Amino acid sequence: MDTSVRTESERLFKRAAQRIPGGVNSPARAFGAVGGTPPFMKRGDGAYLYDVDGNRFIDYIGSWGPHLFGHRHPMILQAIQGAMEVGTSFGAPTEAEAEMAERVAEMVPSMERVRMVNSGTEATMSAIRVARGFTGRSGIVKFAGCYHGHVDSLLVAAGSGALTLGCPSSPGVPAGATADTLVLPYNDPQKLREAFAASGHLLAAVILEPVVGNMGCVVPTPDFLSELRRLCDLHGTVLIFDEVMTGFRLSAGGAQQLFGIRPDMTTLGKILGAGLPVGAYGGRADIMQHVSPVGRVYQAGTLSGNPMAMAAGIAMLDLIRQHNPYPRLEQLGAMLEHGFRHAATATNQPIQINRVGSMLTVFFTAQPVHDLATASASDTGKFSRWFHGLLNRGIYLPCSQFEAMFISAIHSDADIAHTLSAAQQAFADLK
Ligand code: KE4
Repeated sequence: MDTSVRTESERLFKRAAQRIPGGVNSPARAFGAVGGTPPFMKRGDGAYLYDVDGNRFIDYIGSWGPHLFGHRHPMILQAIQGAMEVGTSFGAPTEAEAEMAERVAEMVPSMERVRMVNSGTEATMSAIRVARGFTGRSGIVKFAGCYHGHVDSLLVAAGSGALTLGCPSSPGVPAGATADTLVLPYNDPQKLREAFAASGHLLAAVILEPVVGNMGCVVPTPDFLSELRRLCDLHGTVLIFDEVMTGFRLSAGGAQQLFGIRPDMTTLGKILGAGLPVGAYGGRADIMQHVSPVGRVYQAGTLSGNPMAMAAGIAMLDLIRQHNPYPRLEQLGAMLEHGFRHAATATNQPIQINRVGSMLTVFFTAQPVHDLATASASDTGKFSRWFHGLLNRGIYLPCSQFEAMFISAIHSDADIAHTLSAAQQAFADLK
């Protein structure tokens, strides 16, 4: 399938850039890391995206994670349409918000109390503020290469677009906003111990991606997570799992269920909104009771818990409960991983693949990738050429070496076979 002709997208990209910075409403979509013009999409359906030039792509972005069951799942559309029938937003409490909070608490038991917001960024920003209010401390620890949204205090050595664009910290973030942020290497228990020994009494929170997607997929070592839990308990520091990407992706209870580690707070987004703007944060009741109006830590939002978004999210959680997609997601992920390895070997391309279930990254490097330094050793030029080789063959991967691919439960064996055939040709073209 030749999808290299994208003249309408080129025209629209020029038009959009007249009024929108970079022609996009999020830099992650701008193709800054891989070059070229991003296809402008007209519609999605199941595992596929259709662009304005009439090309069809097998989609491995899924709107950067939300589409666990593919685009336009009928149950989700039906739920949104039903909510729309009675209004779009009231600015008053609704039953759906209570229902959503109960579902989340049931699926993620560490979230004894839950507050809905409108994005992952709002969720992490709010969780940090609550942890600071609860502990009376200011210090926070994050890990190099982890991205938690564009929160001032966390936009330091960030991943995703911030890393992709080669500006790990952003202009416009005042020194004061990051003065209390300590950045450590991921998967380094010794550095953790040293940091806590020196400053544990000052640390309000540690926030991390429990499986990283934003430096490409990086998997935590068991002792890294267990040491983190032990040190936070020892020093009274709030452990925040940022599960915006991994929540409902890696299991019904997220990474925390997979690894058996109970964080004090969790942030959610993406899948929880089924493609509508939703974020959530929550955790231990004794921490969350500090959130306004019960407590004094202020956090608010005009459209938080929006009825249409709640209806979409509840339908998504229903789908998860009714269909348990995780065995199929694991099967598809394994097929893709083994096929990529075979194709790379057949064409003498040294790669590494990190994968957890339906979340994976192909790194163009010969060395294992376990943190930002080893991820950054990847040949991004080679990744870009491979990316375009796939894009021109109807396969739509995340447009950066430092992102994760997402497979939906709707992808077929034939989609995987087609992807692997295109991947082998694209590997061969790298000669
Ligand atoms: P949002 O504000 O984009 O909804 O969520 C921020 C966020 C927080 N935490 C994690 C672990 C995340 O992955 C994200 C957002 N992920 C990126 C993709 N790597 C979103 C893509 C984009 O920025 O357009």
